[in-house]
Amino acid sequence: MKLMPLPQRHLKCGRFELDLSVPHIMGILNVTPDSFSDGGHHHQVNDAVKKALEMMQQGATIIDIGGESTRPGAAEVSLEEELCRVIPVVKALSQYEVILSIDTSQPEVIQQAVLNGAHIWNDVRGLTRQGALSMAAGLDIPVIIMHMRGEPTTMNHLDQYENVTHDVMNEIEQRVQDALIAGVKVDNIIIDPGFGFAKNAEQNFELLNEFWQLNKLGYPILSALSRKRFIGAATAQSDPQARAVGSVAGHLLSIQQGACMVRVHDVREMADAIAVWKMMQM
Ligand code: 8Y7
Repeated sequence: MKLMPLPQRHLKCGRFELDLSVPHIMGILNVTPDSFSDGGHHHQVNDAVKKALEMMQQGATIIDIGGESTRPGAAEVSLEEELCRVIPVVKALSQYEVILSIDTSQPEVIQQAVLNGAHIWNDVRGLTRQGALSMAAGLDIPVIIMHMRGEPTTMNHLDQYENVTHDVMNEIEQRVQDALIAGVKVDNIIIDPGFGFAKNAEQNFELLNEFWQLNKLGYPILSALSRKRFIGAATAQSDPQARAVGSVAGHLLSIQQGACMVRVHDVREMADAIAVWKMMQM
């Protein structure tokens, strides 16, 4: 396996500068109604803020706020509903020293989120929704361009690849080119191979094994495999919560190959692994 140095550069995120020469933890904050207590909207916002503060204390430098479930087969969420879930949490967290990323594909959601203090657009659909490219260019914020095929509802049938790593890289490059042509700045682009999206377990592991190849595209790379099904398949853990150790292992292997960001549920565990990894870099 190749050991890749991380990019020697900074990512501008509003008033923050993220040093990409060290790995960063993005903590996952789901703000779907099933994620928190059903004690009413106010309590849900409070719970979300509490969870985010806990992840920051454990070592997350970025919080990824998501109001739409992208699980295979999940129902679509209306714009109003997504705004209603995400914006109050963004407002509350914008008071803290933390970078806020928004997991959404809707241009109107990221626009409102940025107006309320968000910094990064995490789009699992790679800026393919109507108006997404021009919104990304206009907002001038970092965007995570993830590889997927189809929609979360249809993607499981779209896993025919000639060579998964090459095909994923080519398709990411096309999305990136579209973004650049639309006026997204080269320094605002982060790429992500999209583990689990239109890929079967074997393909996900092939992609993890060849993760270093993504460096050839020349953009900072996010790795996101936290608690995913292929990690469960390898570890024989059907309960997602029991996949923390397997996820840490996968993320660390991608950091070793050049990922400068990992999107995780289990922040403390990941932070410990990175602390050990950092001691090997001296
Ligand atoms: C990813 C993601 C999800 C991913 C990026 C899950 C929102 C499914 N997966 N964003 N989001 N990359 N950038 O299991 O792989 O967390 S949702």
